[in-house]
Amino acid sequence: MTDATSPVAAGRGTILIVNGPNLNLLGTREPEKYGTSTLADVEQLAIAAAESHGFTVDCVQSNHEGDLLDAIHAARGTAVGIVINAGAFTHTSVALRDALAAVELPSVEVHITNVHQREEFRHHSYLSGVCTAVIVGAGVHGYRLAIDYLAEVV
Ligand code: CA2
Repeated sequence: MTDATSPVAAGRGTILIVNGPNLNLLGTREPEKYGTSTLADVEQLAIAAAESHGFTVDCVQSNHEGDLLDAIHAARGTAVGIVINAGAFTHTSVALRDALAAVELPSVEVHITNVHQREEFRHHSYLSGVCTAVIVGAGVHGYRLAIDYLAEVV
């Protein structure tokens, strides 16, 4: 039960959920690797987890690096934290790293798969060094874990 003065009722702000290239294909291909949840399922999971802690969410998915940069920049002033699965840009993008560093928000890097059990080129992330926390290999539950974590630190 909440009342008008409880944190849940007051609203704790917005968490930006960023999904990068090809994650729009979740649930439609390679279920043995990425599971059967669709991107819409992941976003619903994120909304429910965030609401349980009194947050709202903004969900962004794009296959274009510039769109992801714009979303991260816009989070400054509109969001209290970021959850990001940058997909393959994780392993290539200094620009996303610089954007995450610039906005100075608590941020959690999420990967559905355990990238450390996969090809060598997936072992390095340009983002990990500027993110507050990293969650890999927990499947889509990683998004919920990331939101639970942000709820502790925001
Ligand atoms: O494990 C993750 O979450 C990844 O970020 C997924 C990326 C991959 O490049 C990273 O190394 C690890 C790939 C996303 C592709 O998503 C698909 C989902 C379903 C079907 C095909 C691709």
